[in-house]
Amino acid sequence: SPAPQRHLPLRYLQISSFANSSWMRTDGLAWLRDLQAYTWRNDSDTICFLKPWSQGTFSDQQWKQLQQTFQVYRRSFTRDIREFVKMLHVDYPFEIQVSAGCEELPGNTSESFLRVAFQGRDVLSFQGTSWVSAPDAPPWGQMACTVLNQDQGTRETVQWLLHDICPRFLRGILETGKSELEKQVKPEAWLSSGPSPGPGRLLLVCRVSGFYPKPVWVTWMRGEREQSGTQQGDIVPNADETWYLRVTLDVTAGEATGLSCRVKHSSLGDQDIILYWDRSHAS
Ligand code: PBS
Repeated sequence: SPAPQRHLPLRYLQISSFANSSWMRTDGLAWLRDLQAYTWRNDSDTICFLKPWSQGTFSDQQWKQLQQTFQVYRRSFTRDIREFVKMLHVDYPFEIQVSAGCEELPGNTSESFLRVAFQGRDVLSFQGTSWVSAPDAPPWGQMACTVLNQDQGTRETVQWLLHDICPRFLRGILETGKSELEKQVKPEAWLSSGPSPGPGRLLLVCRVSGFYPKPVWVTWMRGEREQSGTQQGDIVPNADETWYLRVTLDVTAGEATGLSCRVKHSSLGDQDIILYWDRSHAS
């Protein structure tokens, strides 16, 4: 049966596009595991809550302060990058991505991270108390870190956000968002045939959709025997905060009868979904 999910990270993702010396935009979003709970669009002064539990257990006052810290950060970030462009002779256009967050670990501990990517590649990260350039960063990565590390105030704020605020805030939203994180939505499953893999061959397709949470187990079986040729696709998101998976098996036309697709998911309890292949599925 599917492995349960232990990881409950809180993740902030930022995309900043710098087109030229006058046009840029920054958009931010944040997720609790696979649920998007915040959005912060370029044209909005404030961080927008997407869930009733987004504020966690922080008071209005605490949230207001935190938001102010982020507002100062966003303005300063843009100004700093423009400065870096001049100093490091970087060319427009480019994209910067920032990802940061934290996760609870067993034993009342937590782990935090902050990484910055330039044109999709890691350039620097925050480690312990300072900025460190990535192993295969361009030469100016080191230079950027040296400059950033001179700002003691920012280093302290980043440590505070990563190691104090993030884990505390996460603990709160795990409480307020508990019922949504624990929601169970049953999958639907159906069979069809895919494009023929060759003469006299059939591609049996089993589609499973609408399930939550993500862990699922789907395989083609003959009786109780799992078919080793089963090909799993990626588990991909639907638009409604549920997941979708496609699982195929390439067989000769004669082998198809007697095969079934079996689905195990936490929402189904012991009642696995079993769908049998028959000629009506071949079209
Ligand atoms: C084209 C080259 C690209 C290079 C990539 C560089 C990536 C840099 C990432 C840097 C992120 C921090 C940017 C802002 C920071 O430098 C600084 O200007 C401001 N600091 C803060 O806002 C602190 C919070 C940072 C949170 C990061 C979360 C993702 C403003 O700093 C000034 O004010 C603060 C107080 O508000 C302090 O007094 C600080 O000493 C002062 O410099």
